[in-house]
Amino acid sequence: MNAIELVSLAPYPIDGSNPTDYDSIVAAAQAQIDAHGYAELPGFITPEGVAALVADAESLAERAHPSHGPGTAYLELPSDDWPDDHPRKKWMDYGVRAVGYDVIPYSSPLRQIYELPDLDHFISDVLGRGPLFHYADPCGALNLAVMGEGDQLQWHFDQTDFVVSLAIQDADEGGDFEVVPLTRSATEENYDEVNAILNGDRSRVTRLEMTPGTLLIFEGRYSLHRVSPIRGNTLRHVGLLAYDTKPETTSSELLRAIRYGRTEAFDTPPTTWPVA
Ligand SMILES: O=C(O)CCC(=O)C(=O)O
Ligand SMILES: [Fe+2]
Repeated sequence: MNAIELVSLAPYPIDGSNPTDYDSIVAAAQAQIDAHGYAELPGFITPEGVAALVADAESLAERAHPSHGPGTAYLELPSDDWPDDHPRKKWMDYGVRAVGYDVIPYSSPLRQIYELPDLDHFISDVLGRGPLFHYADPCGALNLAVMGEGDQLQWHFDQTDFVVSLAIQDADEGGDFEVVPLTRSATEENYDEVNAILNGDRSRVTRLEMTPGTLLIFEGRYSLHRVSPIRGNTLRHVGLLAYDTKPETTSSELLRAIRYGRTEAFDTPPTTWPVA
């Protein structure tokens, strides 16, 4: 099957088949981003496409590298200059397993969707930030995030401008994507509110459904978000598609070592796993 056929083209004609509808879905997604910092596009992938992505994710899951530990909302080591009760010094538990781009086979439908030029154009049109590039990190450009019993992502701001996530499979319980829209801005850190949220204030928390097949275009740099702890035997699978406004952007070797367990990426995706 051609990857474009995995996209629900009637509601989302990203292939250019219906320019008038295309302009309206772009405008509607832009309006969501302006209001909330995210655009949620349910049913972006067809039911057959979701089934193909689930089968793919189940076979890729054994390639996932687990990482866990305490992390902060700012995804950095806090400087000693901050007082002890500062939100930059608040440690929270996380646990996630990541399948990196370099080990995702060319035949994977997730990879083929990420590599669709029509999707690049659509996301670029929605974000309206000029030319858009795939994140150039050989492991981080595309990830399958696999989360099982006890895994979670702590409240955090992303270090990239935006991440596009594709919901593939829900956990039995938990694994909810929770967000406090536009918690901070480029000019205002809003530490009081961040502190309140990290200490349990849920008054502005929104839970996004992320039904399988949903595409979420998200400005995670400004909106505090988390994935709640997973319960049960069903794995939560989400594809994370990374883009940047600058070409050749990569992550640090340290981040690669933590998240993927390797600093050197595979040149071509291995066809078997574990690699002999
Ligand atoms: O898995 C998700 O839904 C979100 C992942 C996320 O926030 C991240 O990787 O920074
Ligand atoms: Fe994030």
